[in-house]
Amino acid sequence: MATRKDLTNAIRALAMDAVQKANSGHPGMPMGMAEIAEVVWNHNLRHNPANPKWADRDRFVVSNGHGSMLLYALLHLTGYDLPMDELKRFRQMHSRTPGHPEVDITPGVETTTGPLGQGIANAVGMAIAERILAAEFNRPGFEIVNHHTYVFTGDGCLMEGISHEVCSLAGTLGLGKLIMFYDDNGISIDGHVEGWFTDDTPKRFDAYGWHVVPNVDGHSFGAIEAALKVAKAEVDRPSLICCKTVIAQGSPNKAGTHEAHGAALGEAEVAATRAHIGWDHPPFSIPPDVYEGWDARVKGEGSEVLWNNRFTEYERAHPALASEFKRRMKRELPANWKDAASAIIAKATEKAESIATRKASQNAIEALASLLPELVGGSADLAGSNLTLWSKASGMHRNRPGNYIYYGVREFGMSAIMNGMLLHGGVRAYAGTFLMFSEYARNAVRMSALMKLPSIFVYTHDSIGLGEDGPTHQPVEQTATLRLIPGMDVWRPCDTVESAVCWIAAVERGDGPSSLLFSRQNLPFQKRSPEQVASISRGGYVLSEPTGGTAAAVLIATGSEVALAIDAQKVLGEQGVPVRVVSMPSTSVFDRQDETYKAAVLPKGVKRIAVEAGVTDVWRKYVGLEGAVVGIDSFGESAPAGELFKHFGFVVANVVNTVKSVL
Ligand SMILES: Cc1ncc(C[n+]2csc(CCOP(=O)(O)OP(=O)(O)O)c2C)c(N)n1
Ligand SMILES: [Mg+2]
Repeated sequence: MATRKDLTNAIRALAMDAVQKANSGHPGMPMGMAEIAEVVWNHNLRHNPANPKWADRDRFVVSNGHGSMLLYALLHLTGYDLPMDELKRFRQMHSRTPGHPEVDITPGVETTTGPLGQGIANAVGMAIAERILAAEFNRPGFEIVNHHTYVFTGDGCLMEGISHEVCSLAGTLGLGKLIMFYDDNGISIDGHVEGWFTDDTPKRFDAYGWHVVPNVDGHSFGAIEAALKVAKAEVDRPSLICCKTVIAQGSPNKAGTHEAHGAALGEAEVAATRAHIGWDHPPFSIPPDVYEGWDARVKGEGSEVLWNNRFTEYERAHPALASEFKRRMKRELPANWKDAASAIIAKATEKAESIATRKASQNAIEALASLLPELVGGSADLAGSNLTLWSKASGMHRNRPGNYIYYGVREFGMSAIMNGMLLHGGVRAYAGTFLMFSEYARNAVRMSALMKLPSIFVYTHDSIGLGEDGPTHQPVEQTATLRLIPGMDVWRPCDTVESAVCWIAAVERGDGPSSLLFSRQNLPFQKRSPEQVASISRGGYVLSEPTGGTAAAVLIATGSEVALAIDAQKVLGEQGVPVRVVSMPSTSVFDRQDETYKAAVLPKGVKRIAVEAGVTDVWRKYVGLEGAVVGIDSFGESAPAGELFKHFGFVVANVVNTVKSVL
């Protein structure tokens, strides 16, 4: 029978051999965290390798994602569908073992990590989702949702600012089922961390309100086990287990050095390590008793069968709840969705209100949230400005689950937490901040797109139209940069109807995030035919045809500039220049339409002029060099909105002259 030392040796060998073969990767962390991993995976983690999607599995996140080989070794050894050949192809094209863990590529990988700190945030999101679902679905005698979220972290994650944002919030919310292991090895890429990281980490987490187990020997099975036992017993606070470890433990010459962080050990050192740890098997060869010692398939199936049986009884006792739970975990929309969504659009059309689109967004939330109990809202301390609250929103607190999260001023943390909630499943997440501060959240927004998560980012105060707060708050390039993220749908609606349509599109999207950009200021309602209403969801459509002849030019506008384009169209018409107005709330959605449709909206050979209160570059793609853009290629100014629009040329006369200048 394999000893625990054999089991951890297998991890050390797989990690150093795979990195050696790829001549690229990070052997140090897997070798340093092998004992911790053995305690968690072999004795605590509730999971079923045959069904990585089992709803009530424990979640496991490697926030120090450079240690991906640790996770791949664990998945392989415990019986996931990750054959040895994949480990041999570590970091190679189209392997299931990419450089950093990527969700949906490797079975059992819960989230994509690598950008340090965000894995912790994802784990916080998972723990939040668990709490919300447990409160909603568990009934006496039926613990349908009851699992832990484990997260591994290193010095890098804890140095990153986002770890402060989310661990502070996790402490406030008292997420007792979140358990984090700190790989305290005193090393990061540049060497020993004393020169740049001397926080008293236990005190720091104590101050957040976490339960901290300090000074654990991270290579002692007994010490790790004891710490984890106390952590699991603590249900009111998240736990941090601080493990003193040695990076690349087992390597006689590179252990404890930063050389082992992110480079192959080298053939000679790999051989020396084999001898040192007592592992005489060839690379990628694991003896049967070691496989046996790791195999989690029988136990995993047993755990899931128990849960399935419990769920069957639950289904009998609470049929409606059970079917709702299944719908939610499958991320399906409710049966009445289509009709209800059409009714929301019809109502906005009928009411014909001229209000700020942020208000229109709130109206949409009000209507949608009553249809979708899975919606979990929030804002980064701007609820009253983003208008993200609705009548039945209830804040999550330490002892109350709720359906709305007061994220505090933590835009990056908020966005990465949303990713974690969506990865957990059973909830849908939307949250707001000012469009300007999407920049603070940037990498989590990108990760949302990379992971194809349907996050809904509500970004209000979408242009210079926010007025007196000035250039620090006035987005100029943010709309454009969000559009550049592959897979991101950016919507900048012009009125209540477009706002409702973009919200519905964001909810219906299954394969990526949406950024919904809303105005602070009131925008006039636009009249449309039913056909025009139906074509909003195509991203761009003809809002107004000229009277008096076929269009000599096409004005393309978004959001607050659509009304300006309509006014300019009228004046141009009076001057004998017929122009068409195209409203283009979402360029990426428009780009996905068929060529016939696109050519019908933007006919070839007709000059185009775009109008948007932001940088001009993106619009060149639509207007070409022969067209023109009315935009802003400088920072804003502090002044009332009306004056700003005049100052930057968003007035009828300038649009009219610009159109004429290209004809
Ligand atoms: C946000 C971010 N910045 C920088 C990096 C590059 N990077 C990868 S690992 C690392 C150092 C991590 O140190 P630690 O977590 O202590 O890892 P260890 O060397 O102990 O394995 C850095 C700077 C990254 N992956 N993500
Ligand atoms: Mg370290």
